[in-house]
Amino acid sequence: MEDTISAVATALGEGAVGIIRISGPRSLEIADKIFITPKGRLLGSYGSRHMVYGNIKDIKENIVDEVLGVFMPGPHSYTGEDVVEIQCHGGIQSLQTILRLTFAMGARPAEPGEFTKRAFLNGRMDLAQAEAVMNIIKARSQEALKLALRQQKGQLSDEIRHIRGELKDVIVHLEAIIDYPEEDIEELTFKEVQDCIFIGLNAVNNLLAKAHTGKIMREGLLTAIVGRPNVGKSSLLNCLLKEERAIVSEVPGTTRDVIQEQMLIEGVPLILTDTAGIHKTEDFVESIGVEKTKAILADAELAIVVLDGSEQLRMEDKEILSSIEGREHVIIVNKGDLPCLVDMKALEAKFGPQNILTLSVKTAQGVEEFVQWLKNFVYGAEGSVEKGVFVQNARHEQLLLATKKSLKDALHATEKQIPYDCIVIDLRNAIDNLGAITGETVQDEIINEIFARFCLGK
Ligand SMILES: Nc1nc2c(ncn2[C@@H]2O[C@H](COP(=O)(O)OP(=O)(O)OP(=O)(O)O)[C@@H](O)[C@H]2O)c(=O)[nH]1
Ligand SMILES: [Mg+2]
Repeated sequence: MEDTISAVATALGEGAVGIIRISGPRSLEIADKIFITPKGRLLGSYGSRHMVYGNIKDIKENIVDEVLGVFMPGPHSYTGEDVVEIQCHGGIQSLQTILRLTFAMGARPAEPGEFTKRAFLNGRMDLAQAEAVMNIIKARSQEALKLALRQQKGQLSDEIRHIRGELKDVIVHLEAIIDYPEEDIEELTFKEVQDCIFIGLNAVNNLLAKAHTGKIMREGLLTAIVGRPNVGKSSLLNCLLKEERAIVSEVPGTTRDVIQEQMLIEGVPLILTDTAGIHKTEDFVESIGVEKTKAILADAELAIVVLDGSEQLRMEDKEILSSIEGREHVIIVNKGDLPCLVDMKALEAKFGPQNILTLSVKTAQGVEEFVQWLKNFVYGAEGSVEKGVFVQNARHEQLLLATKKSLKDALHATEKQIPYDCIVIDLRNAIDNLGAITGETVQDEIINEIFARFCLGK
């Protein structure tokens, strides 16, 4: 890693301040060629970690911008290398001119995520921590930010290392028995091996149980509000959004197109989709809406089925209810301000009382309970994101699933009392997959792929 890289670290556009970051062995040398204080001193002459006022000059010694510069020597910098940051005026011209000067003096353009990649390669952070940097930048809510910060501090990595360490111990022991059969090594019984694997499997399962929360925090929960016409779907969307987004009217078939809005409910990012009421219709435009609704429902991670509590269930309601069987759902019996004509007992018997809520959009009665239901759905037993380790990246989830499979295979092998060699192979797969999360056992291509998804200058 001999070369020195440079990029604009701040968002492009007009801003008060823009930052150019240079990292690598020639950082200071490059800075000293373009930065000069009014008294003619160079940045390097101020030592490390001093914010120094000065000017950037071009090759012809013309002043290009008035800036602040700071030198952060490795290894205690973000990348672990010598880093210089220049704070200039946050305009595109200023930033691009200074950036080009750094290139002219010997830096090369950084690739997306290359600073953080160097931090990882220099051991400043492991892979899961490096990935958390992007989660921090992309966090959509305070809760998502908290989770990302905890991952960046190494909470997930510590847990993974712990599980991995325990499994490694079992492997080492089993291998000793395999390699030195004549030695007097204390024999691990199949039962003991089983117990150790079981503990590992449990820990992996615990992490996986919370991957669902992490994914929602990262991407938002894709929900579809569905129901037959006129039950109050658009009213519910407006009520949750606290604005009159969708047209509400007493005419059935008011909503014809899909309306999608993003919102936060107590920190839960929701992608809320209001849809056209599902029913058989001769109206061409409306029938397109109904088809779209079905497609949205198929993709949704949560179906919010709205029923009109003031009327008995119709055929259409029943069809919609049967279409959500086997998928995540909540049933809202709306218009709770009117006498209830829906057979709640039959509904509860079929769908379980925990996923059925009575609500009135009109009076807002039951809305709080619905929000609570959503929070339970997202946070599960944890109740919030305040405590616990949450898996936030799809990559980590996939690796944990692979680990789970290997551990299950290993467990199976112990049950059948298959020779230790085979168990060791499964356990090795498990620890390799765990190691790929923290980056200890991961191929270069995957590392490149991960950092390529980062933003430029990070
Ligand atoms: N009494 C009462 N009326 C409600 C309630 N919620 C909605 N409504 C009324 O029900 C009618 C239909 O509401 P919408 O929100 O347009 O219903 P929708 O399900 O979106 O209907 P489509 O778009 O036609 O599929 C409107 O007249 C609303 O004012 C409620 O909680 N109580
Ligand atoms: Mg509507």
